[in-house]
Parts: sequence; structure tokens; C-alpha cells
Amino acid sequence: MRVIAVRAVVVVALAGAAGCGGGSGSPSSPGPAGPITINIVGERGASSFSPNPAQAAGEMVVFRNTDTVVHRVRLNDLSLDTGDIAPGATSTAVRMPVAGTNYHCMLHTSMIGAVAATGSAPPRCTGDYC
Ligand SMILES: [Cu+2]
Repeated sequence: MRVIAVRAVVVVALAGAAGCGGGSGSPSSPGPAGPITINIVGERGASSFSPNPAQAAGEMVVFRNTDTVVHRVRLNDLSLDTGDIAPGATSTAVRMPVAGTNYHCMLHTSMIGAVAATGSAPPRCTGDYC
């Protein structure tokens, strides 16, 4: 008698949910120690942010305004809003969705950017800010 056990293991990518607060800085852990910085360059369409797309899905990100006017980053699904970021200032760190995301500047809606998982394309942009 032959029994074939097929076990479907669904791996749900919730690794970030466990949280890793309070780490004392293990030197063996790979990856960046702090949040990933996305620079706000100016009103240049899809070139308004650098890098774009950023390989930062599921990661903590800060937006640094290198332009001379105020910008305000908001995810296209409206789930996150940095508030105003003054020229030269950096936003507080915010966690990007695990699946990646598309975002724009709330004050200059032609400024669009995306976040993707490493080695993947960002999610398809839909809606008013693409
Ligand atoms: Cu702007």
C-alpha cells in the first residue's frame, strides 16, 4: 500500500508582524540597520523620488526632502500619510506594505513613486495617482 501524503504548506509572509524591537545590534544580521531613505527630488513625474521604485516592501522608510518646497507623501490607498515634509527635512519612519505599494505627493499629484519587494516589480498602479 502506498500512501502519498501531500502536505500543502502555506507560508504567509507575516515575518514583519513578529516585530524585532529591542535588538541590541547583532553584527551578524544582514541588511540595513536603519530605515531606508527615499529622496524627494522635486516635481518630475515618475522621477520625483529616488530611488524609484525603491526596494523597500515591508521595510521602514523615511522620505528626505531634498527639494526647496514642501512635499507630503501619501500612499495611493490612503493608508499612510507622512504629513508635510519641509525642505531639507526628513519624515518620521513609516513601514511600507509587505506587498509593495504606489504613492504620490499629496501637494503635487504628478509626483509618483512605488515601493517593491527586492527583485520584484512594484504592484500595478491603479486609481487617480498613476
Ligand atoms: Cu510635492
